[in-house]
Amino acid sequence: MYFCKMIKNDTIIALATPAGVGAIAVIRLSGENAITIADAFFKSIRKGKTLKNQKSHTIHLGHIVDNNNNNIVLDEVLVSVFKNPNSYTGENVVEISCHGSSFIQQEIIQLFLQNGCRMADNGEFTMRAFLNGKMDLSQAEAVADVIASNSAASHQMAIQQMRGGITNELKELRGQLLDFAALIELELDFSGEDVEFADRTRFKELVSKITLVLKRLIDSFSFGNAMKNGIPVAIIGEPNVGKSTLLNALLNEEKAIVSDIAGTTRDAIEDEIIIDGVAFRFIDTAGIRETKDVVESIGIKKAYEKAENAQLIIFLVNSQKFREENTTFKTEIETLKKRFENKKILVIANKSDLISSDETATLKSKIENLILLSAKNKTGIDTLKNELTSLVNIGALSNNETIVTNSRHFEALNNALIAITSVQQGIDLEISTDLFSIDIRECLRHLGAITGDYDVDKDILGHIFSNFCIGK
Ligand SMILES: Nc1nc2c(ncn2[C@@H]2O[C@H](COP(=O)(O)OP(=O)(O)OP(=O)(O)O)[C@@H](O)[C@H]2O)c(=O)[nH]1
Ligand SMILES: [Mg+2]
Repeated sequence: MYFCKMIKNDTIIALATPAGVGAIAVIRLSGENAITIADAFFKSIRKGKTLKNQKSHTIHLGHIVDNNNNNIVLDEVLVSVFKNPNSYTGENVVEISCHGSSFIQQEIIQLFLQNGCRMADNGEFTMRAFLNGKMDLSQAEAVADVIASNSAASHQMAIQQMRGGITNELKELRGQLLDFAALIELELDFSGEDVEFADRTRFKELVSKITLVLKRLIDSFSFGNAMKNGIPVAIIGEPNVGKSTLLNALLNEEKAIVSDIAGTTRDAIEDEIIIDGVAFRFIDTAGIRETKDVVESIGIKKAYEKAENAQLIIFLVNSQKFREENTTFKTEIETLKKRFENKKILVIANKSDLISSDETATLKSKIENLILLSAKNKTGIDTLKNELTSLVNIGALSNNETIVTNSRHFEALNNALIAITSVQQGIDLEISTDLFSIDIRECLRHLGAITGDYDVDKDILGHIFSNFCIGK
């Protein structure tokens, strides 16, 4: 493979567990000489036993002894041996489980660094796994997502991708397109002779199938991305309705300043919480009103921007407002709905503690689906949370569908769609084969970039793995 040039078969080492003190720490070595290097400093409790002569996937008790320095025993350890190619990286791998003191970890790592190992770069273990064909590029990228996942939903999506979700969707279609590409190229070789090797009906079917799959995957991205980064929910409304109080109640933390002065919040304040396994990112904004204050108007402009970029909008109002004639309020909701046409808007009446039970009943009968709560007393917050989770369609997740969460994949899918659309147009217009064969190759190239089956730029590869932590 193209990347093989990039593989250095030196032996790398890194701490696989978090830095700092713990009960146990794991130090990992990978490379052709990993086992030999470990053997030089590992003394088994069984005399004469060497790691080199042990089976793959076995664990051994012994000591790490610095034989360059008066045979000092650095620690009692358990060493796991994985032999090439049956390891995470596909190379010889040794994992040393030592006691979790920072001092011991550093002493052992230093010992190996001075004796044939090199410190691993970020993500180098996973990069080697990819380069050695243990996983494709999309799966390797998912490893970082699995480690970073902080909610059940983002975890499920990452695991799905690590197990080859997007690869499985695309591999067969790409293979079939590749076959057609070959046949069409063959036709070009016989261009003077009016032959047709590629069955046009089957080809058309394949092109529309690819278009369909690409569109579905592309559509899944906005959902996937929101699930991965937290679904943005903007809290907007007039000053003093209790937006900051609501944010604090949801987060269970005094994050935003609350006061009875209208116009307290100037800048947008946000934080994330997980509700039923789904991450939501709540954004408290400046109260919307006419103002001459320059800073406040900037805040208000920002509030609209935040609402624009959010997936859900909470429009918060003061329950007492309904005592007044409510036609203005209804127009406000209508205006808001027009302004944010494609967004889900939740209308919520706060300060329910300040109105009577009769008023509450009237209010509920007047306005459909109105949620009443008291942010200050933290009543009705659970109803709001339930409403939020029910608004998020997690059907795709429970059906185990492939959801695209990676922006590199999203871009490649979009480019592949542009190319396959050109192929489709070429077929419809019955243009000559040599013209659309370029688009077929273009589509193959973009599909291949996702899994790394095609030359992925060395810089892109470096970028992907630099986002990993060292040791993975
Ligand atoms: N009685 C009652 N008071 C509340 C409730 N929620 C908020 N308040 C009070 O209303 C006032 C305004 O609350 P904030 O949370 O600062 O309102 P805001 O919408 O963020 O206001 P701005 O930042 O100025 O736009 C404070 O005095 C809160 O204590 C509630 O549910 N019941
Ligand atoms: Mg506020």
